[in-house]
Amino acid sequence: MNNVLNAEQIAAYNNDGYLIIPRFFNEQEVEKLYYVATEDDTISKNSYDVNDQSGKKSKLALWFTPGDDVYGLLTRSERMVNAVDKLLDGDAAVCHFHSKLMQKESRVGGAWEWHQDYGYWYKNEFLYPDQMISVMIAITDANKQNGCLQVIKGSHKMGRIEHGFAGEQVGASQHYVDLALKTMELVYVELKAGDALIFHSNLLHRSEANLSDNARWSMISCYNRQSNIPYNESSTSCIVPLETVPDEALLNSETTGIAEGADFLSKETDVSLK
Ligand SMILES: O=C(O)CCC(=O)C(=O)O
Repeated sequence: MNNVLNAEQIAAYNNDGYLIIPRFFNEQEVEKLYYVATEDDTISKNSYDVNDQSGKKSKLALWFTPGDDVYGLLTRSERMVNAVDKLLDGDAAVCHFHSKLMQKESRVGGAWEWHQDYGYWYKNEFLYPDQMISVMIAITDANKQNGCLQVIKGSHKMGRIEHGFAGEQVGASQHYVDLALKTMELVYVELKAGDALIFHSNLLHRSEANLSDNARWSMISCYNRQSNIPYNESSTSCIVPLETVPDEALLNSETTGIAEGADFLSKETDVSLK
């Protein structure tokens, strides 16, 4: 596998709880991803809305097993898996928990409450948050205007914070968020299409509604080590070692949208809406 991350990047991730990699995917790759994602009927049939507290809606489709479609080739690409392998604690095989296509449409796309991904995943009874990570790939530019992700730098070091329901979402205790913000920096993660944001499962993050005329689409792939067994999760994808594909596969392959039979999560079965 290629050595995609240097020591400085690994140290930044460990200190800050996140790492931005500009142009992780090139223009052609991200164009293909955008084209396929926006034309993909199977994705739109399997997308559901998550309401924020003001009733604005964020649309997402979530699936577990990465296939040979354009998304699966991205999730399984050597550059993604190798980067994640460098950042996760432990040395067991890298597996894929799930991926989500986040569709925050112009004017209607809703906010996401402050949360840690492990605030959701704890309920699946994974024991090791340091063995779980998310990679967000910007499919369109993400900025303050269209509700880019915000993170609290270094908050992953606080450990898991209590979460409760916040409308249809799960939100971290506001008291602890307020305490975190007394000393830790709030960062707006503005990304260009093709950039990656890699973040720790305990990093506090949120996003505001998209009040602009520009949609914000992104894909988030979440990974887990095979050693981190969930005791309350029906999908086994998160403990099946990933079969990586060469980085070139995304562009060279004829493959396009996701298969009809992909193991999507439906809103009804999504107890935590993740
Ligand atoms: O895409 C967003 O605005 C937020 C997504 C998010 O926080 C998540 O999926 O954990």
